[in-house]
Amino acid sequence: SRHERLALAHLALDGLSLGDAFGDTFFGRPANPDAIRARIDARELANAPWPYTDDTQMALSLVAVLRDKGYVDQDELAASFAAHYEPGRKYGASMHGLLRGIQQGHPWREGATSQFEGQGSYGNGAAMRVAPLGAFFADQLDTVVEQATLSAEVTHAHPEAIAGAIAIAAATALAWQLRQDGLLPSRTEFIDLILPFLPESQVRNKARRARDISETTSVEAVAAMLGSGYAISAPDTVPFVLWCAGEGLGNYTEALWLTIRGMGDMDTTCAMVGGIVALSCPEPALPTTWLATREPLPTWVK
Ligand code: R7I
Repeated sequence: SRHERLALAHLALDGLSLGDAFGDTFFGRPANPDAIRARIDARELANAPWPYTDDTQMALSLVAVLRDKGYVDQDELAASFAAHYEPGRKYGASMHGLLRGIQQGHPWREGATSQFEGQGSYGNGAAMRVAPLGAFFADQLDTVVEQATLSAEVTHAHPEAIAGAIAIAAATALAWQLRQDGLLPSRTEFIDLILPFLPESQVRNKARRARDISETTSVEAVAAMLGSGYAISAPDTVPFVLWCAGEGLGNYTEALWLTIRGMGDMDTTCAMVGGIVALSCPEPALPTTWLATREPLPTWVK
């Protein structure tokens, strides 16, 4: 039912926003990477509150549109992104102009297709917000692919960004399906299930590499091989995320502690992993103490 679908979308939203907020607390605190690594080794959590960023802000709009329409109405989604644009949420560089343009009445499709001199953005921003959509349509993977594509196009017209969004949405849906079946696959098996849904792309080629990395490889080495989002692009972020999610299925906090070791675009890698893995965990999926530390979500998504 619509009610059950929405509950799953909210579980993914909580997993995503908590990962986002958790990851963001490591940025620049302290300033040098070795000191950040020491904090991670000691599992030192930041004091409350943990503010969420654009990853969550845009995911809120996606959930609101799915709640109201039951599918991705692109005009509604664009309008919601623009209505809830908060410049201080650390958006990707090209999003400010795009969202301000929509606010001023410019058509979203023109804005999205003209980003980066007409290439469209291949930033990781379409993938970062999409886990709740994968959860909402979790029992229908063909619909996940179609709706993830529609959700990406509103801001990210480049095929790599779309492939990244499909990958994260499909991973979320599969995480839920596998848990329903009582299965906890290996990372290799998990990524192997995602690959058939991905269009030919760098994202898919690197996801295949992520599937095949040998068992003994450290997360730091995997981050160096695949990229952990320093470029803020879909191909530099999504394959690493699939590896982390596959390794962390069934245990939310361990999945995030693993992901954060990759450094890179930490709020966004943790948002994506958190959204996927939340759907794979036995209830309660998320640590209540961490949830109480995250900045509360606004009431307009309820
Ligand atoms: O993808 P996007 O929404 O950014 C999301 C990321 C997340 O980490 C957020 O937390 C936030 O920090 O940013 O925003 P975009 O500006 O569309 O894309 C992000 C970046 O990808 C851009 O700033 C560019 O560096 C890069 N990029 C491109 N570079 C060259 N040519 C994306 N598309 C292109 C391109 O076509």
